[in-house]
Amino acid sequence: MSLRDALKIPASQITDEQVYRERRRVLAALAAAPALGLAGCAGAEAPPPPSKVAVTPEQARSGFRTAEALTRYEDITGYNNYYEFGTGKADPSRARRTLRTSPWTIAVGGHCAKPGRFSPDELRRWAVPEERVYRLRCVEGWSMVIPWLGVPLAKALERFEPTSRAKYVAFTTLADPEQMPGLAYPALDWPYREGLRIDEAMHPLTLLATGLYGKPLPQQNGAPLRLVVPWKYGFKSIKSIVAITFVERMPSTSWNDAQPREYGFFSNVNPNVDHPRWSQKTERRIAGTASKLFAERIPTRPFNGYAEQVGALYAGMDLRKWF
Ligand SMILES: Nc1nc2c(c(=O)[nH]1)N[C@H]1C(S)=C(S)[C@@H](COP(=O)(O)O)O[C@H]1N2
Ligand SMILES: [Mo]
Repeated sequence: MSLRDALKIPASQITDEQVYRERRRVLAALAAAPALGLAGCAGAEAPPPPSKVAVTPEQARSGFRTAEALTRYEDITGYNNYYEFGTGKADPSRARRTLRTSPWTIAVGGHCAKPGRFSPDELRRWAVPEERVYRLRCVEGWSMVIPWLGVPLAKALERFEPTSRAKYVAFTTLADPEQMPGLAYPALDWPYREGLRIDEAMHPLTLLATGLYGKPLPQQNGAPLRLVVPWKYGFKSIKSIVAITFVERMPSTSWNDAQPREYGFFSNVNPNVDHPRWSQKTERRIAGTASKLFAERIPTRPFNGYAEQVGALYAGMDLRKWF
């Protein structure tokens, strides 16, 4: 590439690509040294159990809508991470049409009295989707403000009657190479998997999103149903979910499997715990008319600004250890 071409690339994009390359480089190194893979420092010790602290409705509601400037629809739907459609930010919006979002069912099983399945239509009959305006903070250092439509995840999970053995909830994304061109590349260990502790899953802020900006969810944002956990790094908010399983042990998750030292199971947004290769103290807020290139840097807040709503879930936990 000539210097002239190089200069045309916004610095912001170079950063993303470097982050991506670094993620790949470390993945390759880990694959070559399998013994390292499980050697996460937290792995040896039992993780802290779910909290029993109940969040009051007023406390929860105060986190439902931020008054901050909304990110534009075109940015929310044009600048995405959805590796099943490619690792470039514009890949998902270009490739999305191949994802068939109807008919769709989510299978629910594991430690629950009534295993079964549900469709997006059934979910909408159980509860009317409500609007939630949440911040979304990606671990890469950019953030958006997104007006989601969705149903509290708890409203769906309760129907299946989880038992006392359900300490965690595991989520799986569709993995169909015919619909998802990115599956041809081993960017991650497919299918994409994520997990929450049961108290996190049942928290009133945790949403099963059905739409955004009052419209159905576009494929690139995780149609027809995706998780939104606003106090955690964006990769916890798993897209296009096909399975939900109640489990007793902390489930394995895609990014944690790939690089356990860099992406913890909890991954609560935390400006005081840097990613091993970059600072998490600030973020580039893509909002209003600001494109990624010109977005201002603002301080990152503990739990992404939701400490009042979720801080009690982690009382007594060493957040450096359980990052
Ligand atoms: N299945 C799946 N879910 C995913 C991802 C992915 O690659 N595959 N990327 C995650 C990451 S890193 C982020 S930041 C958010 C981005 O959500 P958005 O594109 O709707 O802003 O989705 C998360 N959910
Ligand atoms: Mo992310």
